[in-house]
Amino acid sequence: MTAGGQAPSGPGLPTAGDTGPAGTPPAPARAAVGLTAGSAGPGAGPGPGPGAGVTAVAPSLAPLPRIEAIELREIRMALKEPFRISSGIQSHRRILLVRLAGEGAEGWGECVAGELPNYSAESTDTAWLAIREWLAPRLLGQRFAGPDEVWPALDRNVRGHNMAKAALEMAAWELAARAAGRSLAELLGGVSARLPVGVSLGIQDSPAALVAKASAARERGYRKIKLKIEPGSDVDFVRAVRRELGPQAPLMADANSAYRLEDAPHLALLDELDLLMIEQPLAWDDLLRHAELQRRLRTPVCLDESITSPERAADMIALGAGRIVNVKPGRVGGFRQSLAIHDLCARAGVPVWCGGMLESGIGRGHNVALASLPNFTLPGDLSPSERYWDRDVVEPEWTMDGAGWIDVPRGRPGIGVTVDRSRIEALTVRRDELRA
Ligand code: NPG
Repeated sequence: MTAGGQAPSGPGLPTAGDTGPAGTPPAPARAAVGLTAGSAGPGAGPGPGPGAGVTAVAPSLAPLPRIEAIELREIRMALKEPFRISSGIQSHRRILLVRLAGEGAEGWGECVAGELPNYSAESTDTAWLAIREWLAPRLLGQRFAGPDEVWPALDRNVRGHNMAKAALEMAAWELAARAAGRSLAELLGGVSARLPVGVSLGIQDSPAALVAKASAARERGYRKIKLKIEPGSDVDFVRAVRRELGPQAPLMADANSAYRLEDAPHLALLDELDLLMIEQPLAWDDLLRHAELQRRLRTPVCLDESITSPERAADMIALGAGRIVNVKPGRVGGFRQSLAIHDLCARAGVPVWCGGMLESGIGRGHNVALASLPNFTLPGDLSPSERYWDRDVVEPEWTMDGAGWIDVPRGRPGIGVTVDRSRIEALTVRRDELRA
């Protein structure tokens, strides 16, 4: 695996396709989506020049039923254990679900915005407002030739609100897949039958406590272990885990924007710990300082928060601001934008992986489908339901085997699991329905 032309310094990792079941992967269901001007071919140069546009040219893959109703629900789910990152702690999730219905079919979407705007500018409440007031009315009563037409309809003259847009856009893809009796993974052009899973471990009170969590994660079979860090809980914590788990353990760190460029000498201490990558060390909307930091680090920088569109991913590559991209479909506005990022990174030789936002089983299903695309070559934050919830909202729940693999349900329509309506009803704290 290469990242921006340079192998990450960490140990080798399984890739999504390397030990999957034999057989020729099915042909992707869509044409490539990518940059128009100045795009680099595989392995060519540092990437597109400034100003390169990104045009999605995916054909209409499966017609969308006329959208007759859009249901919004907020559900509250308690996490099994609190999750602490540099920007805050979460002990429960306020999850906004959307359900699109039309012509006897339905499609589900999940908004990944958090209760507070401390990861991005969006929150559960802003997304509720944006969907109800501005976005859902653009879809109601409409008949789209394919789900790839939904993003432009949502994005026109509405700045930002990517997570709100994504909830609807991804529900539209799920609706199209279910209406066609096809799996979402297949519709997106996914090829893998199963995926390697990584775990994300929150900040702990001591290196010893983090070592205990990391050891348990390795025992459970996880194929990548991400350690959340912040100033004061970083190099010593990661070093303790590296010592305990040994030189081959696939470790990475995630700072969620907790550092400044002035911290470069300190962050460079991580270089000796052979991490697969350090994720989003600097500000949530920064590229230039990340480029300078990357020049000073041997450890590959992976960007998460900073990549909000295909254009930002192209900028990252052009600037050398990172060598790996964490694709979260909610952060970038949904599947059409994710496919564009996937494709342009593939052309530039930049690996991607699928991040997680503590989703319920519905959002997890969307992520699993996306992560089955060929350039998702690093394990995603795709932990099974049991890690987060006493009971999930889908049937069957998402499971991971003892070797750290999760199956992609390719033979079943949509996300491939059944949405548990009665469970959702029991968890609902507010509900609204818009009709055409
Ligand atoms: O397993 O879904 C998961 C969580 C993965 O660490 C994870 N997510 O910064 O990537 C992140 C982090 C996060 C979760 C950020 C929730 C914001 C909200």
